[in-house]
Amino acid sequence: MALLHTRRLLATPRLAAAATRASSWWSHVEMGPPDPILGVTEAFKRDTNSKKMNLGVGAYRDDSGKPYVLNCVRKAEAMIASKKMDKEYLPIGGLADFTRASAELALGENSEVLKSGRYVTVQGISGTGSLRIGASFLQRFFKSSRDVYLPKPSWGNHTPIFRDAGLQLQAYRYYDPKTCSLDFSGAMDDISKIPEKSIILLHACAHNPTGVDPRQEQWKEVAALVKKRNLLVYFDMAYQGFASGDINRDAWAVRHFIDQGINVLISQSYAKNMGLYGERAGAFTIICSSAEEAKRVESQLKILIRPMYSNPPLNGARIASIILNTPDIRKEWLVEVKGMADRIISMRTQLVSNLKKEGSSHNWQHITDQIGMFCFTGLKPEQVERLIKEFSIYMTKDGRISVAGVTSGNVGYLAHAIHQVTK
Ligand code: KET
Repeated sequence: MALLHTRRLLATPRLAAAATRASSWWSHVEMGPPDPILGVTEAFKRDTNSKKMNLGVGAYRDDSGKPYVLNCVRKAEAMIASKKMDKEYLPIGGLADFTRASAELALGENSEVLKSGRYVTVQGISGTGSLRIGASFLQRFFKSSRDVYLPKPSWGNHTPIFRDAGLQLQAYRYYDPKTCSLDFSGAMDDISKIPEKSIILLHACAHNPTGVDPRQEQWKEVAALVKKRNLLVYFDMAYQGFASGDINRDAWAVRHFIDQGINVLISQSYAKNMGLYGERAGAFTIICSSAEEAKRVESQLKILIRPMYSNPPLNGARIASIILNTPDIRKEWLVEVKGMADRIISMRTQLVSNLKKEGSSHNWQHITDQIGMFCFTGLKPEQVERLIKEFSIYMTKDGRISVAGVTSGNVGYLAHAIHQVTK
């Protein structure tokens, strides 16, 4: 009897385990693909080749290939440490000094919008989180359309951000692979056919992945057209300062649209221009038609944010706020942003001259024509595959390289490898 009892005791858990296996809650969950951009970093990390290069993710490196922490950031951190600041929750909409300074950075200090108060800015979890707040707000309150029109191509994460928020994605022509430049007439043609009161996403500057922006004259035409079509404009501004090295010049399009009476939405990120990648500091702004409307919109943004993450992270916003609001640190930041932009520009020139030295007969002018962090090389997927397999040079499948990952030490190797796969 006792023996039988013991046996039953032993058998039961094993049976139970088997039963659990058979009826697992997650047996239907399929293996998903790695992320098209962040997955490249994972593959890079596994590679043991000492010459390996990660030109996938857009993260700035100094000329020795090391992640770069700006001096102004170190100074702000020292101020935070010396003041022994508390770690209380932020309000739902974030740090007020930070959101105010972010709006000013985007709109310009003399902006009529700032003076009249007809806007609301909330802190977001960097650019991505800010875009997602905007997408969720549109899903809840933009009643005239579900359709968001993205440039073709666009940053890979735009589609899932808007789709997961419950919106539908459409596209307008933007880039001409034949000329490696802007397909302006194609874009204008497609935008003119977008149904009225739809949503259009525009990259404020340093278009990702193409590195191709409209010129100011072309932006004027786009602004006139979206106004005529009565489209809701959503600017993704993840690279202010990174395109030209000048924060005001890079905000030109956003400010021009607002001057034309277009009440845009703006997502900002401090990942790139302050190098605050992992701090997740960003902001989301809605320009409204009155200060009273802005108050109502703000109340709903808070209702949207509270159940998602309650309130945003403190540290990155504090750092950015000190930089933006302390005149001498801000000055230093502007010099450092320009330094990063200039190093990227000089790497473009060096890459082209090294390709010529290798004997490449292709026209690589687009490498120096394009701006911002990325170069859309025009390399085909098979060529990208070879660069990864034979040279341990990692990039996204679409042939985009993060020029910020190129240094004077490895630009020769990169040019050699590109020549090998394109000759
Ligand atoms: N918008 C654009 C256009 C963009 O390129 C990025 C990041 C973001 C927003 C969001 O950045 P955040 O770190 O959330 O502030 N792009 C680079 C990194 C990434 O894919 O996450 C990239 O394209 O490599």
